Amino acid sequence: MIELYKLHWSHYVEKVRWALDFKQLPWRGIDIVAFVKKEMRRFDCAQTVPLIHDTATGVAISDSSPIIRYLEETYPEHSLFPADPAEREQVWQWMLRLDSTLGLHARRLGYTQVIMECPQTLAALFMPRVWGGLFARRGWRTLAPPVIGMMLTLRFHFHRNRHDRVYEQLEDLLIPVAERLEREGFLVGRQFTAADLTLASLLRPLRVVPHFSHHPRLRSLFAWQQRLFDAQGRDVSFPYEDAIRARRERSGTMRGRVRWLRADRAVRSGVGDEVSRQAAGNDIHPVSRWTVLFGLAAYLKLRWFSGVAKMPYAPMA
Ligand SMILES: N[C@@H](CCC(=O)N[C@@H](CS)C(=O)NCC(=O)O)C(=O)O
Repeated sequence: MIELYKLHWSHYVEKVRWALDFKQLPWRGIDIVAFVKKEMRRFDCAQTVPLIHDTATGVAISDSSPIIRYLEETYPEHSLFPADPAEREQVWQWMLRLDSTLGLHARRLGYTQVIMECPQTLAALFMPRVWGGLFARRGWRTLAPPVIGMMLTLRFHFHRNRHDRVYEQLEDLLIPVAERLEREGFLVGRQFTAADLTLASLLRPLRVVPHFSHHPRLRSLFAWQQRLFDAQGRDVSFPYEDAIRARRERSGTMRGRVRWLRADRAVRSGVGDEVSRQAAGNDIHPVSRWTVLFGLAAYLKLRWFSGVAKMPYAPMA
């Protein structure tokens, strides 16, 4: 039995959940409390989710790509890697590259979208069980979003999205990937691998970010993702997706026009010119009580003056 420590809406967690299902391994999920994580402290590995504990071997391991590699080596049936060693290495490099770029940037922009459009959802995501679910109840729900939003902003630097060129970096990554998939169908070789699974999972938060979900040059990429979801039964919607959709249907608008991006910006094609990686990078910043005041200002700026303007709501094609 594999125990999977998780935040159920995390796209890195979905990546491992999908791999476990694909490999038909028995597993059970254990939800953690995000800001405390005491459920995982007994394990001597990085304290991020996903984290798995294999009760058959005693191994505990975090970081989604090493987890999938461990599962592949320990349980080779229903393989997610090609037989050819050169292609295996290509799959591994894609996984690390996507973890270190798409996964981090999509997380930043997904949470940014939630903060801009329906910050109340943050309480239901992060504090459903804290103090008997108090912060998910009416009234208290209004107190929770600025507090959680401020912590998240400091942890992941949403207020620096423009400065860090997050939208531009994602366009530069995804447009060539979309073109490649239109030609080849898969990231590596002629079969579905852990690289495709990583791409489709980590793309998930961008389904609520109109700049990407409605991007004319990315339509084929989201259609490719949807086909995989349909074929492999992964299309259970995440709670933040439902909340944002409901909000947009009510208001008839969505925050989607990134004011500082020029429509005719030249895309820098980066496919295939990446250096080889040994491990995935992360962008989690420590939050101390001294930075909290700054966090409130950053949260309010993001909420009201993000530079992402309203536009009429249109569902994703
Ligand atoms: N590279 C890691 C990233 C995992 C990660 O950053 N997980 C986040 C949730 S999406 C986390 O555990 N955050 C805990 C925290 O911020 O303390 C992976 O692929 O698993």
